[in-house]
Amino acid sequence: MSEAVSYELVGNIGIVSVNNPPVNALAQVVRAGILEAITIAQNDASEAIVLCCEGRTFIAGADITEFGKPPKEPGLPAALSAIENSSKPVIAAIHGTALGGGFEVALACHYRCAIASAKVGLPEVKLGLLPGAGGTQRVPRIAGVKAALDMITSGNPVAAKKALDMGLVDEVLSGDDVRSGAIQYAKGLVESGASLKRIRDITIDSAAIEPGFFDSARKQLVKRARGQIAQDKIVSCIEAAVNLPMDEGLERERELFKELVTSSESAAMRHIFFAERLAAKIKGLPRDTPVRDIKKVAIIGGGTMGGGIAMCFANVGIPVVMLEINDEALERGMHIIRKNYTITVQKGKLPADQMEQRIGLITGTTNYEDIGDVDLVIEAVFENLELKKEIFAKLDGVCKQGAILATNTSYQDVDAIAAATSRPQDVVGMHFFSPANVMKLLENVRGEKTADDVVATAMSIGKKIGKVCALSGVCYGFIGNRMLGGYGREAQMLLMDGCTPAQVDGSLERFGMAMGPLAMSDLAGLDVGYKARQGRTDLPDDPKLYRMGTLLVEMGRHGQKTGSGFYKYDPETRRRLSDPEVESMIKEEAAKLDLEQRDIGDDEILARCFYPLINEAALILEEGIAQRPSDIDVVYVFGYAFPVAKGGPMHYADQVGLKNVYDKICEFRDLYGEQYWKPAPLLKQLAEEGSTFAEWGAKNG
Ligand code: T1G
Repeated sequence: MSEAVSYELVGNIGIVSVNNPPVNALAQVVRAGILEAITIAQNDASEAIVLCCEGRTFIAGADITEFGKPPKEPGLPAALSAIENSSKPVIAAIHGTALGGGFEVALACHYRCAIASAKVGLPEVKLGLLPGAGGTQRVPRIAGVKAALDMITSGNPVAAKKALDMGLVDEVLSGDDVRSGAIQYAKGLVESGASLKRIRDITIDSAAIEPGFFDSARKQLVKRARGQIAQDKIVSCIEAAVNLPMDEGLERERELFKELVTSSESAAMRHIFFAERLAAKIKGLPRDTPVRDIKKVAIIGGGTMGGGIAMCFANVGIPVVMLEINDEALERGMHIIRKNYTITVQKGKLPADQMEQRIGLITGTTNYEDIGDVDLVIEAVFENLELKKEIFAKLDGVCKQGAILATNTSYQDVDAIAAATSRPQDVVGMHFFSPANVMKLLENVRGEKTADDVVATAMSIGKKIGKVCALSGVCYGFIGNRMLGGYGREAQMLLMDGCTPAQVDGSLERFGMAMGPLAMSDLAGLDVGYKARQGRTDLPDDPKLYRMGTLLVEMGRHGQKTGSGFYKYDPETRRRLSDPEVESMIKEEAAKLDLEQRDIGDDEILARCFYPLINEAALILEEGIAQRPSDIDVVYVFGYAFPVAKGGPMHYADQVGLKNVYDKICEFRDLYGEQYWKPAPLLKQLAEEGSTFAEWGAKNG
């Protein structure tokens, strides 16, 4: 037996046990071990075989680190055939999360049992893949075509009880001991003379599929794909399950899987999978750095951000005290929270009783004395440095020793805020993204004096509340917002050079951005950028710079909130509509500046918007603000809706080729001036070396 799989006979039951930490991934040793164990079991005194796993979970899928490398025998299909063709019933004993190839192993078994806390799922689509070991052929046969389509194109896990109702598992065991529960269940099957139930023997009634079902499914999926290609192929696989015999369907599935596993989209999505986990690791900080116990949290400020942040903690059962300046503001804040939860309940994503339970964890006060016992305070008032310093001085006076004092600021100097206290070592930035109860990214900001255990605690509590965390150093705008400057600037510069707002946004949305930069500015409010610019002294004195944004604000067109900005907005649907008035204004303003308006294609729009962002990222890496290039990809995919199928701006830049990026930036510098287009030294260096950000990250990360 291989070191990762053991086999033993317990009475009349053979036990195949997988032990490949941390998640029992189906590495070659596991596949070989399962194959060998099942073979042995065919010739011993066992009357049934239980397949279970040690550690925290049943098999969580193929070993993603093996992708892109030469395949090693035995392949997964060989192991699954041995299971399915066993002369004795094989029972999968599921705990933790049986995912991907792991659930496909369970589906090849004759029976599946699970403890109540277990989940099953086929998340391959989240890696730009599809279930390549029979999942698309077996799930439609036992759960039905529609359920299979929803499950496999969403990639979301299914809890044990629901899986039972769907026919995905046969038994939900009482108790948490999956091994003994499965042995009892297997004995019962033997005593009852249960048959060798094989999913492949089920035929789907194709007449039951309404005409056009698959085409309309494709149309729906393509709307949300944002550059992803796996969804469409999943539909084809499920179509094959309906129309083809099992073995031909398996062949079709394998063929489409191979197309995906070699695609750039899947490479990008697998990059993000590992980047997300790497971002949680702090260079120079041992993984077991002690973290402070966070049992109670205070939020200063009950506005949109404060309310959303409060919900993040209540959602995981951590009591929150929300502090506002007066009862009216507090009432407003609590109302925002209740409204947000109500929307979630109405969407069917939260049972009503859980909503009340969570709201019950959030109390309010207007008195700082009431937050003296909390373990973490997160300040979320508006972006005024002096006000934040006043608040932190007060917190310093009332909070217990060891409490962590965090600011949600998105731009301000965390060191200046820390200096307003006598405990700068306990001050850290925790920058949430709006809406805080929805957006996945949490940008933690390490101040000059922030203690290591405070950094470790911010990362750990961030993961606990379901966030994807990345660590930033202190600079204006940290990682994400600092890089956004050039992106937004060029979106408006392109208008003066001949684009309409719809052309700029359309190019970026075809690339895969969830929303183009001009529509995004309308959503955030053009007056926000306008006010931020008033306070800045570093902007070039250039009449072309932000010309349209400034003009629109001065006309009272602040964006969605006033019904018009770069676009007009339908008052009912809030759908954006191109505005001929704005388009003629752009031409008039360009004429005033004697600017030649010309046709500009997608390639230039993408380069003009993304390359300043990539260039700024190179500076951020050189300054040590971000730990590694892949952290920057995590920030953009989880905080700015950069398409995961492109892997983030740094992965994308590597695919374009850094010499191409650098040369283009030099071209734009010669056209538009060095004040906007100054190549970062690191980008120049890597371009000249023919290297990549990934290589630089591997050396320095
Ligand atoms: N392969 C290799 N390593 C994996 C892995 C996998 N499938 N899953 C997790 N890891 C590593 C991860 O990188 C981390 O490493 C550690 O395990 C703990 O993970 C044929 C082709 C199972 C829900 O997509 O969803 O099967 O950072 O931090 O939060 O059709 O891991 O410690 O060095 O995420 O408790 C399909 C992916 C694969 C599941 C656990 N399966 N994994 O979450 O821990 S494709 C998946 C997860 C496939 C078949 C197809 C989660 C988890 P390190 P973690 P966690």
